[in-house]
Amino acid sequence: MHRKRLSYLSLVVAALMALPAFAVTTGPVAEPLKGSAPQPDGKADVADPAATDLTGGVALNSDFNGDGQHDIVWRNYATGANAVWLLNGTNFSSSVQLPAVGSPTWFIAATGDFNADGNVDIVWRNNLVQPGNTQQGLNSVWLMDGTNFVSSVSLTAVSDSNWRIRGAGDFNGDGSPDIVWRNFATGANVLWLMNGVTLDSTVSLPAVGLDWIIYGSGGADYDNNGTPDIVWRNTKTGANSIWLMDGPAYSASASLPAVTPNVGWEPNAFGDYSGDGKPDIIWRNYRTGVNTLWLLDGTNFTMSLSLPAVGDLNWEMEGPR
Ligand SMILES: [Ca+2]
Ligand SMILES: [Ca+2]
Ligand SMILES: [Ca+2]
Ligand SMILES: [Ca+2]
Repeated sequence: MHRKRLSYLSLVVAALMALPAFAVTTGPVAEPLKGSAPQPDGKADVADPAATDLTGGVALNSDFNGDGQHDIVWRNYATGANAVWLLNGTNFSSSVQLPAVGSPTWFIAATGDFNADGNVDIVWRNNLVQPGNTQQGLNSVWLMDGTNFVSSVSLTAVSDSNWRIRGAGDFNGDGSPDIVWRNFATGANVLWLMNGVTLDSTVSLPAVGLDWIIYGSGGADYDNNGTPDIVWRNTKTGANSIWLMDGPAYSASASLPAVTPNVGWEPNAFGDYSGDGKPDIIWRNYRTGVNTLWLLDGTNFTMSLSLPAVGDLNWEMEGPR
């Protein structure tokens, strides 16, 4: 799966680094609460993502309420509402609303503690090319205090909308989450090594064909080597894979069970929900609203558990990733 395209990758990275870091003072503005937070609707979990092909150190980067338990970030792209599900291990506990962001041009792109205050922050990217969108290309971090918005800090802008932020994790171990980028036009992949909210340097990763999508990292360290890893899904074949990273460099890939393609399943949240020190993966089905937690033992699938369904498909599960 790792088709290296080094011939143009360096050009792509050079182009990315050369993009104007124009002074940015605007980000997604925190608005009053809007709509209602996603509530469990009791829909039966009738369609776990089935494991169809078995051949095929965890950072708590999403604990918004500081109880040591990973939570889940949601955004409703129809209403602009945002919310966090507080979990108790693998069980839904309660839903807390975050400030709304009315413009659907802003996407929640990653989670992590970017100012090292112990609170999980939220990375936004404005990625939608459409007439009148003067914020296209901007990137921003919401600094949080628990589930309370504190302030918005701009990151370096990237105007090419083919570049998408797909997750964050501290790959070089300096305490700052780094940002995972994938180019959906060229297949190039890049890490931004961050110093807090400041871009320090970029590292190119191997390019990968466009059937594969990075769904997240989230600081989840599947092989327990101290470096977060990167989860991929092939949208054509249903294959799933983890890039095991060695610092900010690709080391090896490990297969996860495949999940039937084209029936709605996406892996959307990455964290240790079972509390065994090993990261798990939450899947959301964007046709049925069902949410399912895969418990993993390293890179081996152990079992799946139902989470409450959210029938309103406008609610997208955005992290931790
Ligand atoms: Ca929590
Ligand atoms: Ca923080
Ligand atoms: Ca780092
Ligand atoms: Ca690892």
